[in-house]
Amino acid sequence: MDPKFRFSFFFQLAVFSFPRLTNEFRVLSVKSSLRPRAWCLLVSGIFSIIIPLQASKTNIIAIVTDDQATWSLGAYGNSDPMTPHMDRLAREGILFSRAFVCSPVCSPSRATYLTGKYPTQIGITDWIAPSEAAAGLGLPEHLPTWPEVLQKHGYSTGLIGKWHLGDQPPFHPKRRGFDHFFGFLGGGNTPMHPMLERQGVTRRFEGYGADLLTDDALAFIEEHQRRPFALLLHFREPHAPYAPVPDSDAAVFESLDPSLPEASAMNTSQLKKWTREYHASVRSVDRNLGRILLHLDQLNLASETIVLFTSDHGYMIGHHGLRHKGNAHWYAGGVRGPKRPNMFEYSIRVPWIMRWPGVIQPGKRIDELVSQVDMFASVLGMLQIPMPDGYEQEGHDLSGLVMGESHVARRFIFGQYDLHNNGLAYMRMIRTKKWKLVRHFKTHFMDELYNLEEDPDETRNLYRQSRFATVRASLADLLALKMQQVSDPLLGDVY
Ligand SMILES: [Ca+2]
Repeated sequence: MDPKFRFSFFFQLAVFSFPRLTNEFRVLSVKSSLRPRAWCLLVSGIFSIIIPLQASKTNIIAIVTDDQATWSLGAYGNSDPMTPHMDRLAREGILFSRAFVCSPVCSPSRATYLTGKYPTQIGITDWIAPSEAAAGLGLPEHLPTWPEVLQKHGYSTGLIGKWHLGDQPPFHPKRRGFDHFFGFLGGGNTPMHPMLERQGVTRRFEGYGADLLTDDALAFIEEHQRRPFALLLHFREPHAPYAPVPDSDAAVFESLDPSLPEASAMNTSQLKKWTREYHASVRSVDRNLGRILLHLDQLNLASETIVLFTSDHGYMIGHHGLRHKGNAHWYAGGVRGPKRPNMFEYSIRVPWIMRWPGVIQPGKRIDELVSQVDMFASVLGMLQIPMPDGYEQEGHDLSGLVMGESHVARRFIFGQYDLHNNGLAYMRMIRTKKWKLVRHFKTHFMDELYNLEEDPDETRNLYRQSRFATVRASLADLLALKMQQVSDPLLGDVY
């Protein structure tokens, strides 16, 4: 089929089938007559008459870690980590087994998470470098964040921890939907004795960063316990450098001989050291998550508080012979090599766990594809808060899926990544349950196609094999369609 005709055919088919969503989603129905959401709607409807500004009394605590891969949690099947509280959250709530970010580095992923827009729509396509921040790059003021929407509906909102979405005054968290901010505006910080901003003044604080942030989170929860609150707690852990951490977090891994990915020519003892330190850093977050959960129990807030746990993207220590994320480096013979821009599963797949007592069935596991572009619509959906008038976000409300109701399931994940810090790459991705296509624009011979059912570790690139030409072409059509939908600047690129 002629490529232009094929694109036109698929585009028209999609438009006629689903006027708004194209074939990105499919409807799945649930027959149960007693649906928790129905009760929620009834109860919140009554309350909304009594207390107009507080459509729901449900609080939300959304925790985002930095660079945390799914292989660093016991709940995702690795026995090396020590994550009893993350695992507890999964036992008492939902674990999403196929949760993805839209971009495999910090700022574009976080911007998508907060706005429900894709990176090129936001104008943030790589982590924001200090020179870019100084030049005025940040989360555009015309895009609402979901905490800002909650704030307008009577929520007390707080951001504690990392921002990395602009450090000029218009982008400050307190002007982007947060009543309270304690943290840092840039991308990095030291694990111990960090520089943190409190009440507009940035200074060095004595102590371990994750502990300091959690101290503030506990105080915020206590202070706002009598009204709905939304607390976003953004840890810097387990971002590099992984160490130092408090002795108690490191000691439990001193004798661990960690399991490693298959990676030839890598320095095994170095990999093991990094992996032990990474697990220790994750453990420091887990310990603090335990403090939050205990605090909710002590204040009798657990039953009316959604606790969401996720990360801004995944991470590799030796996987594929690489270290770090979408902008990973090769490591061979203990030497750091050139970058390998990637959208491997290890970089784009994240932990996503959510607890909501009385609404979410405990111990539930969801294998459907979910994307962090869905977070904006999903938080509003769960809290029964309407979408801001005229705001066209790209995500899908997952509240039906979360509550076990009829819902619209996502058929693919769309990703974008334009690496431009210390390298150059223009990557676009379509990932279905079975296939992943990664197109590298403005270059030749870099494109990738993986069969994730037969090759989950993405070791065999099938892109140039003629027997996969048909599937490659249909995925390329889907990618072109999605790029068209979001007015992707790379659309029409001849390469
Ligand atoms: Ca990150």
